[in-house]
Amino acid sequence: MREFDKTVVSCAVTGAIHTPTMSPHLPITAEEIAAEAVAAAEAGASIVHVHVRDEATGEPVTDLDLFREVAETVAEGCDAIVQPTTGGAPTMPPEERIQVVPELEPEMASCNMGSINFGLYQLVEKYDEFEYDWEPEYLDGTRDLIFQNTFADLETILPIFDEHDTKPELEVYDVGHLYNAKHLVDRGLVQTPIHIQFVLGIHGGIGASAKNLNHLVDVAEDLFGDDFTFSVIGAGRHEFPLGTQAVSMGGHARVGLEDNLYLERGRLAESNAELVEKMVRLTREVAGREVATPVETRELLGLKGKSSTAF
Ligand code: KMH
Ligand code: ZN
Repeated sequence: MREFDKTVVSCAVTGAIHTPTMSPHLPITAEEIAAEAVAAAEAGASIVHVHVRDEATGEPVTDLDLFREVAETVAEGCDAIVQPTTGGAPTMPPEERIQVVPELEPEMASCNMGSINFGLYQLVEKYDEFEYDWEPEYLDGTRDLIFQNTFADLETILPIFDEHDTKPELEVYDVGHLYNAKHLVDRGLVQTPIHIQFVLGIHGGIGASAKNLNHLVDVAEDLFGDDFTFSVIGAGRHEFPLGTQAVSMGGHARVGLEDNLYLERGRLAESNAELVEKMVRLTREVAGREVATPVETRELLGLKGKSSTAF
């Protein structure tokens, strides 16, 4: 039986799914990303998941100076766990995406559990025009693109996590990814207890439904017993229903403009903090659970602690 510890609310503040035209509230510069992350932490997020973007155009990039600037500014402004992406954008090669781990030696970073189609091309037709040429090109390019995370890639990057005592958050987009994770645990490439981030609703991964989330958790229990914690991302309008289901099941939830731009139907979220506030409210009012502080989250997930990071 899963212990109903406090709930970890993560906030993914900018990502690589949405583009500047889609919301004027999407943070772009390192300063904006860090400010959004600190405000999200003040609203109750104990983990802030970060990507960086070209400061002039908003295009997703892997610039380590920008990552460092974000990480340092967030660390000065709050105690939240800074979790950089190693997923970057589906267009970026894995060897480029992993570089942030040796650079920042973070407590935690995302780690994607398999190669998938990652279709964003369907978003193009929702907008009459785009602010930057790269936006429709980037989105449409995903029609013929694989988000690459092969077994060989994972064999290369997982020892880098270990070397820097960075806990991988395992991004699981489909049921098969749980079997990949089990294989990697059995080979000693991932240490238990693992922390899984279930991602539902990406075009190329498992669909966003309550039934699918139940199934993912069932399979994880079959494979890992009690040796895992889990959080859930429901893409787009599924963010709050699936987040609420997750916390009602003893799991954790991620919100943020990376995965969802709307506070409610037809109303853009004006900040990441607004999305966090709503998830905190749902956690308390629907699931009857309290939200974990960064210190409690470190304890719950067995992280090395802020003082051991390189920023
Ligand atoms: N954008 C999410 C669906 C990563 O950054 O490594 C998944 C994600 C992956 O955040
Ligand atoms: Zn991400």
